[in-house]
Amino acid sequence: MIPESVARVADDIKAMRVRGASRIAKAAAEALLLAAREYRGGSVEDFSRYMVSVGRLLVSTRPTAVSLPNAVRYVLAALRGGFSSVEEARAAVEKRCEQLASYIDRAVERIAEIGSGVLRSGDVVLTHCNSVAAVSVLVRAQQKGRAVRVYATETRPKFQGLVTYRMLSEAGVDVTLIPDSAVRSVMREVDKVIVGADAVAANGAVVNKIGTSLIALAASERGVDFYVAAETYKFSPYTVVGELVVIEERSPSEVVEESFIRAHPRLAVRNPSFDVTAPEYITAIITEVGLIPPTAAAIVLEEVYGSGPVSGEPLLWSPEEDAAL
Ligand code: RUB
Repeated sequence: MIPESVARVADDIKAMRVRGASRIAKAAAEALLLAAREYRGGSVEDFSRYMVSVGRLLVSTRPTAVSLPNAVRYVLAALRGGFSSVEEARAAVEKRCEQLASYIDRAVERIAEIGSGVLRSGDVVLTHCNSVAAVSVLVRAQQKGRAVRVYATETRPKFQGLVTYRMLSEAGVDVTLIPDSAVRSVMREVDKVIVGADAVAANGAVVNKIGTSLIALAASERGVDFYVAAETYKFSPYTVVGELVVIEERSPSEVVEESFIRAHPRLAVRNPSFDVTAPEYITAIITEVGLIPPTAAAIVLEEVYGSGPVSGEPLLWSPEEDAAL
């Protein structure tokens, strides 16, 4: 039985009360920690099966941000140790949850430091959606006395750009909100684009909020540098073995009012939440392990994941492995 507190976190991710790839990964770590703490009784095997079912629930909430399965797999890898009691297994899981949460904070901090190095005082920077990593770069530049001016897209249909506006303005950054459709018009004033990522594929393609690839096209047309701020836990080990990143399609009611939908029963609406920007459009990816060309994504995957998320562990979290637990 999955505890209510854990189901609530899963529901928060699904309903986008918690959103953005790194916040989702952190929430998953928090849910796994809660689940481990709330487990009562049973054998080590029962505990392992229970934790895997919690992991499955979390992974099923949203399909695109690869930080979610990466986080779950990292924590559940703790269960591969041989344990003589549930207490021991629980402690191993708790340790990994805490390690992951602290890694996420440190990675963002490092990206802020490395990314602020690509900005010059007075740069005009365009950003899209709400990315903790991208915002941290912009805020760090400001803190270092390299004030930039930012255009933040409102990011339809969920308006995450308003969160970006709030975060940047609270940090004292000069930020102007624009409708998504104004991107090409303002691009003539823009020096750099910085966005976040939900997934980075082995070939360096970046999956991010819908509209990102159009922004990349507009930037390319004007020769504007296009940076992606992405922690290595957003790199997809699944793409190494040829899996595609699933693009989430959300409800039509995010695009048009329910009343309009009811009044037009034949109305067709598409609401893809993410798109793919090809590596040719990306100047560099700002990661916590350095500024890398998108073509080096496979090397990062190899270095970070090697034969698995930690050395010696299987790469994929598969149903067969679950069964073996
Ligand atoms: C959020 C989004 C963000 C990335 C990176 O989409 O596309 O750009 O997740 O964010 P949604 P971060 O709002 O649909 O989750 O840098 O915070 O991980």
